[in-house]
Amino acid sequence: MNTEVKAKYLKDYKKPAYAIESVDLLFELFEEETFVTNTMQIKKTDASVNDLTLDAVNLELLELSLNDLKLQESRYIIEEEKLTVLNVPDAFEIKIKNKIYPQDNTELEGLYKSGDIFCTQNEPEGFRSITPFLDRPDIMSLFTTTILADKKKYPVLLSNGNKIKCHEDFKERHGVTWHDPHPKPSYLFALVAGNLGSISDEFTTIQGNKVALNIYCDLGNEQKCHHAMHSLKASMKWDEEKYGRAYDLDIYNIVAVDSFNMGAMENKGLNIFNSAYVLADTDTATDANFMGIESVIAHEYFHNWTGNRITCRDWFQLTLKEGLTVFRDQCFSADMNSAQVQRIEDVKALRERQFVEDASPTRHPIQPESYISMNNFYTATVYEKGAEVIRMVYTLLGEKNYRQAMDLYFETFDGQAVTTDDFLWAMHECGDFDLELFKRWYKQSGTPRLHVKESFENGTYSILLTQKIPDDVDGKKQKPCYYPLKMGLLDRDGSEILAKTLIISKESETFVFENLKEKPVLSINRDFSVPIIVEYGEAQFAFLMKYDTNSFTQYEATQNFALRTISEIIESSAINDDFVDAYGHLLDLDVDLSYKALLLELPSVSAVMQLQKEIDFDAIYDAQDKLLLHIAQKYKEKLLDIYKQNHLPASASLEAKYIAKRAIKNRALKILSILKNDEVAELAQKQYEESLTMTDRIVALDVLENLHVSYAEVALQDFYNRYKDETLVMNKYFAILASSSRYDVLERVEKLQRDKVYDEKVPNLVRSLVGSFARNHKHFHAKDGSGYKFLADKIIEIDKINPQIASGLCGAFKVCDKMNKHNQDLIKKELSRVISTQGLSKNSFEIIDKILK
Ligand code: 0A1
Ligand code: ZN
Repeated sequence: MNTEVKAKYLKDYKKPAYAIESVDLLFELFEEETFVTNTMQIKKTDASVNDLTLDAVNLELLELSLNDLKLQESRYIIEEEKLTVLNVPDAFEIKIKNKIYPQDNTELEGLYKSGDIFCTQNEPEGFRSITPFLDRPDIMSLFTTTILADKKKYPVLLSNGNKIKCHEDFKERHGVTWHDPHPKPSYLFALVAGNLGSISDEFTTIQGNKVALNIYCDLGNEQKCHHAMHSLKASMKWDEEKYGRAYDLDIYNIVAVDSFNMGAMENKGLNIFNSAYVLADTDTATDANFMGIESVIAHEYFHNWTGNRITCRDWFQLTLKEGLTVFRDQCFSADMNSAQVQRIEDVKALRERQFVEDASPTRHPIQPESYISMNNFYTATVYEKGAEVIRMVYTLLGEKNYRQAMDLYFETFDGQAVTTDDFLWAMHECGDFDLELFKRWYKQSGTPRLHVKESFENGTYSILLTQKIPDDVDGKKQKPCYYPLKMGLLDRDGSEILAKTLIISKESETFVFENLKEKPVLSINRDFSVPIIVEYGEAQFAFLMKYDTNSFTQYEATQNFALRTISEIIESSAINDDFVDAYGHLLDLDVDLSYKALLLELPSVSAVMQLQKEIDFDAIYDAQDKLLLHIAQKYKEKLLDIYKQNHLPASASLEAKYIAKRAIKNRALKILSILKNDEVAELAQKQYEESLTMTDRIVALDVLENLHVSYAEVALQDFYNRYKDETLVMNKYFAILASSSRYDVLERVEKLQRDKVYDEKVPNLVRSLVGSFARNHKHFHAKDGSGYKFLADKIIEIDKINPQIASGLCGAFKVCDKMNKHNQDLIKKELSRVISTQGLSKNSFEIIDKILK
């Protein structure tokens, strides 16, 4: 390690000793370099300090003056990542000019170039690589930004807030000045310069203010921005209706760029997006992509109030804005689409990613206590588990009180940088729950379990609920949790006897239900009201699959029954006929087809793996295939019927009804593909050729890839030729090949890296090819260690280009301590090699160090 590895701790938080009241920035953009001139009005807020220490990374200082006087070198010190100005007065102006090289910035933090577009990413700590600053979220300042650049190459010049001036007085260059009237932390600063296409629209707020809406993209992609625009307007309306929050500037700009480390960024008035979350048409984007765009557009918009107007005091509070904003975008998507499908999809995603993280050496509370690289904490835990915690608050308060509490939160803390305790204070003011016990959700890691023991005697039914709380990552004991547990009781005919929300507050507690004629059937953790694992040995899965009135627990029963069946196959090879029969009933259910498509999906490898003490991927794949084959053979005709009924008439419509038809028929096709026969191969081939949507085409391609080598070759070639100029579609192509079950995957992945479409500097492409391979358990965990060696080599290589993407790839090794000894040794050997690489980033170091400990 070259970089000094130092952790930061929440307990060390200190209030800043200065306020930066205003910042005036001048950017002079050139092809080789950029000059930044930063003029700040600063005031001491702690009279006892003398020196001002600003954050500054790779500082190339050109000028430094204080109150218009150039500072001698003896008046300041430049150390690694800091600029200290000695003996400053109580109030002063400081002016700093420095030089940066956005063209060479492959880390994609600070100011960088995505193709020909200048853009920024400053959360969490990118601003300090642009110009020296107190780069922490509790420093909120007024920003004025002037951008000067070549007129032809960069006709569009954007920053936060409102455009206040155009500078046209030079020949080949021009400029624009922007002013943001809302004080904000530096992480929300943004700048864009490029030759961009755009679409525009308008929104009138509930107060009657007109807001100009613009979405910018590469020239030629304008027609793919309409769904994003539609989603933006829907989000603006929803936030007014549901939270009483209106937009607060005259203009809202969104820019889509191809090289972006994450999904998108909520910079005030100027969101910058990974183009994957903006661009879509039915020929290039799947139904899931359309939904993803709707939710990310909403997420970034909702941040305007939960994140921007009220921001985080420090980065340990990240879940304050992220958990809350994810909860808000989940509710929005539920309102726009099918609420039951949305809830299941959200829980599925949580369990696939967050539960795995929470059982790994990188587990952490939603409010971590320390970090080495903050970039490593944009995790499923902080985001998705964080959203579940807010959802529990919502359940505890009820809709009306929650709204009141949110109003109070906005009224009290608008314009401030606050903590999760401040948020919980507002919630507690309007609700009745045990605040201190509830706070444990913020401080403890790991997925809690709840053991259920039933008994029935003389008309009295009782459940003894016992919490099992995992130790923290250092082996320390943690305490029982406090939460709302939604449940219901059904009688033997399947009618509901009662539905209730229990408050769980103790380690062990019995709940009693009297005057019952017979032992009822328990439906527990309805709507997934708490993010835990329920251990419920005697559950009547088949019964609940048939009768549960709660769509989530009906789905859950199906999943749990399937999981139990797969576990039994792993143990004894025998297939439980009761499950197969119950599955057969699902095929006949007359329910929403999107929901039905979810019901028919068997648990993922990740879901099965979470049940194993020592993970055995081969055994999981074999058992899954065996069960699926049995189902496909037994219900072949029904599945074919479902396919045919929903396949035609062909339509590319994005109406819910057609999305649902595509979902169910593609589910049927995927199940049937396990039969590996010509009939199914021909169906898939035909679907590929005739498809009107990317949804249908990509499923058919995936099925062919795993089913029929020669049909696949033709389709893959066709797909490549058709879409080789569409990077977003090529991501799908790489992902299919890297996730394939074919034996020669690694060889093909290695070859694809040399394809002219592939570019290791573009995060989306790395995630699609290398990331998908790392999730292809069958090949990644190959006994000869070839998968591990490949990924370790890639991490070393990519770490030099983009540490954030490299450390993301390290996550694939998180399951290390649950693997067999042979694989563990192979992983440790590779990770030891990576961690001892000269100059490894602190990002990758932090993750690998935790895995190796
Ligand atoms: N705040 C953004 C996510 C984001 C975080 C970090 C980034 O770069 C290090 C980029 C984006 C969101 O929640 O959407
Ligand atoms: Zn966010």
